[in-house]
Amino acid sequence: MSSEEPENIWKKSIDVIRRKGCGKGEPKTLLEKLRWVTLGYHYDWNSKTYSPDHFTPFPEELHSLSHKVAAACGFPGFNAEAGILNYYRSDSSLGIHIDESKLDHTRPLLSFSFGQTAVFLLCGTKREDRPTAMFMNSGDIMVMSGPSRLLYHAVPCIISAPAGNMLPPCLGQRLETEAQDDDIIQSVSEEDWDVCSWYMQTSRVNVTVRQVLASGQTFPSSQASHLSTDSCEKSEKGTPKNKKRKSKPGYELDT
Ligand SMILES: O=C(O)CCC(=O)C(=O)O
Repeated sequence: MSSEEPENIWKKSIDVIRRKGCGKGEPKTLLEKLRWVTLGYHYDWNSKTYSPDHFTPFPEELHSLSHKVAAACGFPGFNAEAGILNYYRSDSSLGIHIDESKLDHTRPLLSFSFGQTAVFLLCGTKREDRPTAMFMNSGDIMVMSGPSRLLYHAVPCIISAPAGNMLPPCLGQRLETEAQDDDIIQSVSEEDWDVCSWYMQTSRVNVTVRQVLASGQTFPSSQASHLSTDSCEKSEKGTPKNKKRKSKPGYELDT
C-alpha cells in the first residue's frame, strides 16, 4: 500500500464493499488490507521512536475511556498519548515482543479487544520463558502494569467464530442512540454499521494505549534522545511481512 492510499480509507472501501460484497477472488479493499494505525504520538517503526514532530491529537473518547479504566485499576491521572490499532484478519498473527521503551513504565499499558477472539501468549521477562496462553475476547480489556508491563507477549492466532455465529453478542446489533455533543457513544448509520459488522465477522481489532511522557516530562531536543520503544511484527499467511514491524530473528510466530 503506498503512503498516499490510506487517505479516506473508509470512504474508498465502503463503496466497493457495498457494491460487490467482497466475495472470494475479488481484489481486496483498503479496509481489508489495513494492518495497523497509530494514534497521538505516532510510533516510527524504523527509528523506533516517538517524536513531537509526528503527532496528531489523540482521540478524545479513547483518551477519556483510558483515563477511566486506568483510574479504576489504581492509576489516576493516566494520560493517553499514543495508541496502536492492530487489525487482524483470520490468518494474522503478531510476533513475540516487549513494549519496552524509555517511557515511564510505572504507567500502565491498556489493551482493548474487539471482534473475533485471539489467543494471547503472555511470556516472562525473557523470550524463552514458558508462556501462559489465554483467550482475548471481544470487549476484554487487559492492563499491563507493574511487573507485567515489561513481559514478552504475542498473538499467535485468531480463532474465528463458527459460521452462523460470527459476531460477538455485544457487536451483534447496531446501537441506536441519540448522539449528544459530549456523549462518548455516537450513533452510527445503518449503512456504516452493515460494513462494520461485515468486517468484524472476520476480523479482530486491538487498541493499545500508552502514556509517552511522564508527568512534567518533555521531549528532549536532540534526535539522539527521542523516546524509543521495541518493535513487533505482525504477519499474515501468504502475504509478505510488513517490513516496518520487525521482530528479532528466531522469534517470529505463525506466518
Ligand atoms: O493484539 C494484541 O492483543 C496485542 C497487541 C500488542 O501487543 C501491541 O500492539 O504491541
